[in-house]
Amino acid sequence: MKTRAAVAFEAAKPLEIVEVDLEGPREGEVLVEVKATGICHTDEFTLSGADPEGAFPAILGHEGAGIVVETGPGVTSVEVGDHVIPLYTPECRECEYCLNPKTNLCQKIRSTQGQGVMPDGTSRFSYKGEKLLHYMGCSTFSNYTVLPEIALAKVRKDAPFDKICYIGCGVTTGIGAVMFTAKVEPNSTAVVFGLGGIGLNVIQGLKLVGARQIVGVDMNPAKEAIARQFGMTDFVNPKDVSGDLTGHLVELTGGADYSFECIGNVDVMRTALECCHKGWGTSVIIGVAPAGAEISTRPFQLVTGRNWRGSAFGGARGRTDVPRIVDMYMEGRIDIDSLITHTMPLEDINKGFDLMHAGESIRSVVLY
Ligand code: NAD
Ligand code: AHE
Ligand code: ZN
Ligand code: ZN
Repeated sequence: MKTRAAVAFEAAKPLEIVEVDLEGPREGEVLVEVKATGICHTDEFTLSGADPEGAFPAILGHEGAGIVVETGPGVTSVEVGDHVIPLYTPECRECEYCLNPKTNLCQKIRSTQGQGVMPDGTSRFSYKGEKLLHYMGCSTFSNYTVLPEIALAKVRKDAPFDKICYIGCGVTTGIGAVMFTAKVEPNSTAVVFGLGGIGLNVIQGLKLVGARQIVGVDMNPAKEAIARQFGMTDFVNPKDVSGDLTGHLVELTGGADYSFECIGNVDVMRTALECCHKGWGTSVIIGVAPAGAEISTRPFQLVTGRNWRGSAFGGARGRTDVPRIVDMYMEGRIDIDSLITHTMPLEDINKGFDLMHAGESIRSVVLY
């Protein structure tokens, strides 16, 4: 079939909206009509050329929601008409990782996914006879896409696509990092670095679990108001701190029980670790750093009881947890609407990237 898609032909060039060819689903695969997709900073990261796994030409996008339109042979867990959220972290429920309660990182299809192809090693997308690569197993910047069934969370049909698409990455990553990865206890203190599409969801997760102090750190003063609306108790703009930022944060919190890095900046990651409380503070890295970047700290920071952790997709097991997060939204327990600051048709998708660069949006959502 033909479908409209925003194609990344080369790194650091605007996406081009063209009609591409899409092959139907093979064994274990599903054709999905994407109804809406968010634009995450990770799409920008890959498009910029900073992603060691980034390969072109590709159809980016990994924060979508849509409807099943066709199932391939052997598919049993979804059927035509089901509403689904694509999962860049699938859940096969049978690999060594899925069977270990310590991780959500299903590895069943990770190697082919990282190469931009389906589990059988081929792509379903092409343009003028040339292969186009899939991205993070999702490619939601295409109106129609093909995914393995293990990479689809089936969700309730009354949930609006233009909002729940954000659960496909940002919402789950932020709330999940608090609830599933860090398992933050009520009455904790926390510092959140980066008040964007992820950091604000970390803040709403912290409020949900009853954190007592939630410090937000961002260089953009425009983020303060929305972060307070989501539960931030103190705002720190590093530009306004005259001395050492780490010392300032330790003074403010007494040493944080938890910190979350939601930027992808390795210098900030160090500050995030070192502002944690001696003996027990845990810092969670969420931000994705460019090729070649490395973190550092004095080992003494760890010897003296601080913990450094990472979180992918908030530690969520997609097919199990994503439908529950959709329920939380539908029950009014989490706010997604206030974070979707811009919507646009696919033709204007590059404007979504411009708004992100300018720091003017939280989440832009493309509506098909
Ligand atoms: P975003 O662009 O919406 O937000 C980033 C925020 O960081 C902005 O508000 C910006 O002003 C602020 N910022 C930038 N540099 C700063 C600095 N030095 N000090 C303080 N604030 C600074 O991005 P996002 O969509 O929220 O994504 C954030 C990061 O999380 C990205 O690296 C993204 O790739 C990553 N991410 C990771 C996962 C995961 O599963 N681990 C999932 C989604 C996104
Ligand atoms: N390809 C990059 C790493 C990118 C990365 O860490 N991705 C996160 C999700 S970001 C969503 O916005 C993730 O899930 N990581 C685990 C995984 O298996 O990719 C690189 O540095 O190579
Ligand atoms: Zn993302
Ligand atoms: Zn698995």
